[in-house]
Amino acid sequence: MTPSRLRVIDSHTGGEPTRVVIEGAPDLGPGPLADKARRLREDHDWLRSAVCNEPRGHEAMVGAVLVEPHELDCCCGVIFFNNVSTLNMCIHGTIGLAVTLAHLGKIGPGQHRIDTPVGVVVAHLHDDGSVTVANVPSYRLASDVEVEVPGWGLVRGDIAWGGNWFFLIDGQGPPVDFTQLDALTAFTWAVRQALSAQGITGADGMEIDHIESFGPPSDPAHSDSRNFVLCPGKAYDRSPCGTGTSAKLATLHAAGKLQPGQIWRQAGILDSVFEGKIELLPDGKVRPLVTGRAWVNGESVYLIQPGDPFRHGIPNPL
Ligand code: PYC
Repeated sequence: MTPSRLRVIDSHTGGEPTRVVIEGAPDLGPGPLADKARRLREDHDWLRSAVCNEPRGHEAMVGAVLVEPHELDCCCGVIFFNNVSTLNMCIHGTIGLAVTLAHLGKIGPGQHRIDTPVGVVVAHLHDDGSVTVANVPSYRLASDVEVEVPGWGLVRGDIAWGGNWFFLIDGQGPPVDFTQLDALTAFTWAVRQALSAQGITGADGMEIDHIESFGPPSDPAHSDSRNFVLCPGKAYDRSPCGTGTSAKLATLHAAGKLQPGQIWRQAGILDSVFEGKIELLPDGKVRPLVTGRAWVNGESVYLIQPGDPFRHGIPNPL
């Protein structure tokens, strides 16, 4: 029987991969992007698993499917997904998408509006290849929230929205250092489970599915802070996490530590850096502007063979 085919372009943004499906994805139907994301989860989850999970993918892989925008002034719509589900928003992925579309000759330098399940974002592709993403409105929901974490004691953090829900922890737990990946993963996973067990959520009961731990920068000349971000499927973000950087900008502003236009350089666990700043919005939220670089590093055609037991990926046990 003839295999079906998926065509993908790979890139990485500060070390974090993005795999954009450019041919072969199922039709996700009409309507707002949140509806299309729901249909992807409910009716076509095989696409996510085939692209992100082994044997084609790995735990850190973030996939993206291009769809018709619902907001008509957008150049495209995109739904991001990972090893366990769809993502609300993804900035490293949007930077990867912009360089992928430029690689395909579909966009050039300038501003490009992109529809997502949580609102329209604007990707500005600069002449030097860097990309600035104007994110969805972001804000700190609560500060100094205490959670009792089994094995780790009382942990205090802020809850903020940056396109995903984050719990932001500063100066607690293992040192934020590349040699501490196992300990950082154990700590942040325990925090995430404790938040869920104790009913601590984002607005409207939304799950806090990203945990972000901050420590001092390796070199203050290079960045202002270094983070470790645990993503929903228990993989750590290799980049500084753009939605996590947005959540950080919102909390810094709420604490009176970041003024509009002031630059914040957020390093990730690999010391790659996103540069961020904020604009004030009339409702008191902020619009984060996050700049980073991505590199296209692969073009592939995947075959989905009818007899292959793992044609749709190895299911994630989480
Ligand atoms: O850059 O926003 C981001 C992101 C979210 C999950 C992984 N990366």
